[in-house]
Amino acid sequence: MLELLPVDRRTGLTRETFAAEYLTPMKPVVFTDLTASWPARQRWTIEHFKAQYGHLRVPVVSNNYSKPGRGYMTPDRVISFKEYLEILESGPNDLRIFLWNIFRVAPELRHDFSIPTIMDGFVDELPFMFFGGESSKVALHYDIDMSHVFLNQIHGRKRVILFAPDQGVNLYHHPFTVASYVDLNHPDYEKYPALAQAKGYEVMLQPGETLFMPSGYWHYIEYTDGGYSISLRSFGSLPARVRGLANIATHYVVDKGMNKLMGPSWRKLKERLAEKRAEAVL
Ligand SMILES: O=C(O)CCC(=O)C(=O)O
Ligand SMILES: [Fe+2]
Repeated sequence: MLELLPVDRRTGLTRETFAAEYLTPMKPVVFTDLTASWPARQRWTIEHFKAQYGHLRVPVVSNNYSKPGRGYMTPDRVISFKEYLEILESGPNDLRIFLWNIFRVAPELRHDFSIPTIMDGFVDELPFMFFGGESSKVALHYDIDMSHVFLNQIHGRKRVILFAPDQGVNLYHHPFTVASYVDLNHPDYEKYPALAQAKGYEVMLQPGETLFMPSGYWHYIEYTDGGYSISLRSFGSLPARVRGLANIATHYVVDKGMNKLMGPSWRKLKERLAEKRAEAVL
């Protein structure tokens, strides 16, 4: 049976303890206090965003983002940020803003948070915001750039399920992609027998908390409430960075191109390859 352990919650972690207990062993952790001094905690309300940035145009994604076919890996439509936030407040919906570097157009927002000092290698230029409607879902994937991700929750709660990189086979990782399509809420062990031996973690991330996802970690996310986060990225080591660049080149180009050519039958082919790999570990 799929095993999901709770993620540790820690307060007052030092660089040394973080390195010894989480970074080096590549184990996720939730910091309860990493954002304690950020003005963003108070300032980044829906009202503030609407009033100051409501006019910005943003690409929004829906469930089509992870389905094969025309909508695959492309935004649904472009709407105003104000319109998006009104949808976010209106109740359950699947609309999300994914990987938005709002700081390019609104650099003053950078004063509202700070780059953590818990480890080295943070890349200042890569802060991203993620917004999601209540009950929206982010399909199981790992981040293609192989960076360590610090996901800081600003508004709403988020349920996150995590797996170490070596669990990819048990998750039926689709080759040429960073994705898996097993349904973690309704595991189908008949179709995916190796899924029963998968071992991962689960956490309900609260506003103000920061989730550390080590490089290459799989993550599946459900927006329990409509809400948003800011992710900050660190490249711990050079090899991880090189692997990340190679991933971007092969995965993105091959997968997107083949989806265009073959559509759903490309998805089936990947599925078959994933099943072959899993059979080998059963
Ligand atoms: O929180 C989200 O909506 C997605 C987060 C994510 O996939 C990431 O930070 O890499
Ligand atoms: Fe991600």
